Amino acid sequence: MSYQNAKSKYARYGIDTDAAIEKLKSVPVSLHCWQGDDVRGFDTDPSKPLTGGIQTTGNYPGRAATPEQLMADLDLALSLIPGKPKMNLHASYAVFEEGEYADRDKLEPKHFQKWVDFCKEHGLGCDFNPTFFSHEKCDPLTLSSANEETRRFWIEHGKASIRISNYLAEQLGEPVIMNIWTGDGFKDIPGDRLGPRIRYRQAIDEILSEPFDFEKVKPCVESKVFGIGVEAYTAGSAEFTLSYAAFNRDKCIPLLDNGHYHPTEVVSDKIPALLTFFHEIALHVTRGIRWDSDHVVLFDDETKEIAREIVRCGGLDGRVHIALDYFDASINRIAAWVTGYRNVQKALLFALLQPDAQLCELQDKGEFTELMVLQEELKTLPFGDVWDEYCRSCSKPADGEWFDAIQQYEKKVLEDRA
Ligand code: RNT
Ligand code: ZN
Repeated sequence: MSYQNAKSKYARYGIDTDAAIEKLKSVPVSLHCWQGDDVRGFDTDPSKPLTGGIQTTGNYPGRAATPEQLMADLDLALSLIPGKPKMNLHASYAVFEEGEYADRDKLEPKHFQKWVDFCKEHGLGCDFNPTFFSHEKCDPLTLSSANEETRRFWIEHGKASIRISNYLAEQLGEPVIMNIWTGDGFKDIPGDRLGPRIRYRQAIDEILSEPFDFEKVKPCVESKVFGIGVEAYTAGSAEFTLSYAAFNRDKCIPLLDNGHYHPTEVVSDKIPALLTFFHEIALHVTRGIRWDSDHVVLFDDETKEIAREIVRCGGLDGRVHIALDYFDASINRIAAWVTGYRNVQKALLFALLQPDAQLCELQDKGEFTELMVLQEELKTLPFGDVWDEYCRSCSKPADGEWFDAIQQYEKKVLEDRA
């Protein structure tokens, strides 16, 4: 009933709510496995600190410590999110057989077989990330290190990651976004800013010399302005990664993480700037408070604006690859996944319910007063009713219907974890 009412209110603005709902169901959005265990992975000692300039804070009980626990937590999260989720794995989440171990340069597709099975069971595609942090071979640099042996190790890790991504794409029948991010950088004023970048560039060239089909495996380069302990300089700055992607358009795309810029810069505005030149771009959606703090994504203004730019630039038809990337260890981690994922879905649905052609026409005609008035009115249309209808049509709980399941799971399962 309330949906029919909402539908006719939107129709007055020429907006088709049914079409928006149908469209969103087909848009892949990646769910990052690393929110479930505070970015620890399974291949290193969890008591060692996270490195690479990223940090989780908090010690909420119930962190997944094994592949089985992480997958069980993901089962619950996936049952509570509408849309077309895709998994997003880091190489550090390799699952070894009893007594088996392979260092990162020796990882093989078989070490991700359990994840392939998990994805098949849930009908998911999968994205992949080589893990250039939290490892003894970070000196602390990786691909940009001046030490030849260190660099070789990490190049081999990158190549292994391409082979694994290839396998995931073949097995799951969906393209794999393979993101290259390193925390390489310096705490204080460097003596040489160029050398590390030249080495980083050559190292990525070598990684991408591993054969792959760009239709199936899509390597990305992610930039970052600074990290904890690398405040003065990052090798993979915005200019570096954008230039790399621009000069290697046939095999690499730029990835923008909205926590990785100066706080007054907005990724929403960078999306159309890049789509003017790049056929495809990739995003990490996160929420930074004062710095790249990786808080859970909210249904807030900038998330909505990012979604609006994705939608109106035609990004939903394969031009913009959307992934979540945040990690909060101070709250229930499954609720963190579900809240952030549902909020990205909300933002995309909200964006699909805008009369973009009309807004564009008003701007082109210079009717800025009407443009403002209309945009303000659109904010109070009965969006919540369309959202609930979307959840129902995905056979997933509407708002107000999912948190209980997480609370019960916390009592039954998470509280028993050491
Ligand atoms: C770090 C980057 C990077 C990581 C993940 C774990 O600041 O955003 O994408 O968060 O790869
Ligand atoms: Zn990121």
